[in-house]
Amino acid sequence: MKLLSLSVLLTVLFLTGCSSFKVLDPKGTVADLQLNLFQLSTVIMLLVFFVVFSIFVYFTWKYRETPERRQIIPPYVKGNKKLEVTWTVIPILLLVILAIPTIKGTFSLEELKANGEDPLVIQVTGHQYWWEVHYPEQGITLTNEAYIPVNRPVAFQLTSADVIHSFWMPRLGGKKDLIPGKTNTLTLNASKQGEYKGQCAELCGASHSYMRFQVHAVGDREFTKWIEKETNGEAADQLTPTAKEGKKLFISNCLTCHAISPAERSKGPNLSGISDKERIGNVLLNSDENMERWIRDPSSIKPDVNMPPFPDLTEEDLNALSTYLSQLEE
Ligand code: HEC
Ligand SMILES: [Cu+2]
Repeated sequence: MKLLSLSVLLTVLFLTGCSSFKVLDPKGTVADLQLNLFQLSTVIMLLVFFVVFSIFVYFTWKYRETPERRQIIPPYVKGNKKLEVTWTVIPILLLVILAIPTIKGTFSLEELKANGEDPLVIQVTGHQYWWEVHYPEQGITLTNEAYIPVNRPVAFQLTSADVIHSFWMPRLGGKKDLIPGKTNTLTLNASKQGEYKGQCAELCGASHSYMRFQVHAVGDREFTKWIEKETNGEAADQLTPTAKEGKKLFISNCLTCHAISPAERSKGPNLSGISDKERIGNVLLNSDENMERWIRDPSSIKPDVNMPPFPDLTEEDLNALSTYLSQLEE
């Protein structure tokens, strides 16, 4: 009994989801359609379950063994056409009922791609354990997050730099694999402004569960403003003296892997927006102290991470680096 209530509780927790990572709460055309299909197939499944199970219970009881029945030898039955046709036709009908909306829906999703204006193209590259998000037309590169305009189809072009990952944004619809050497396109839209969470859905290594993703769906005007902000040339260097020290250290230790201007792509995450991020590496809350911990030994925080530790940097160096990162222009 305890086990039963525990599993019921877990199921409820799972279906409700945590905070904004909701699975059955669609906010886009694709996700809406997927929920409808999911509901239809669940209803059909429950119907079949109840009918079959009722018949099963009824016959088990009706033909149970009794002392009188033990004497009777039942007649030999050699097939029953009517019954056999019935239990062949019913499943065929159920499958047809499922197939019609599924096929129609699949084609209507293709239309979403062609609908009116061109989709916004965003190239997403999966890495162990972070997402590179590149806007080829606008020349913007982000890490673990994307800005999209509402009500416009967005073509996520998915590929991987190492192993297979899977892009999953439950409230917008999905998921699709990121495969090295191949590009898969997933076209989605958001019908409402808001923050939507995503998660890598293909076990890809020790820090797979930290491979999270955030979509900011904003209005058209806000989106245009955001692009302008990201693409407007560099602001004047107004660094404090400590940050200037940090910049030197950054150039000699970090620049091989990290770009710092939004237009550039690099081997590791682009750090241009790092000061605004809620978490470092999707794990640690973003603060100066945590930034120093991260730089000294990232794999003690995010297992198997592809950034080396920097045991030789002094407290002062770490402080200068984190100060520099917090003053980076977006
Ligand atoms: C060999 C390449 C490499 C070098 C050198 C390197 N990093 Fe990294 N760094 C990475 C990778 C890869 C990640 C992504 C790790 C992850 O999240 O899985 C990362 C992540 C980060 C992050 C978190 C980014 C985010 O968006 O959450 C910060 C901050 C960072 N590095 C700072 C530094 C600093 C400062 C240095 C120099 C002292 C440095 N890195 C040197 C490869 C490198
Ligand atoms: Cu992954």
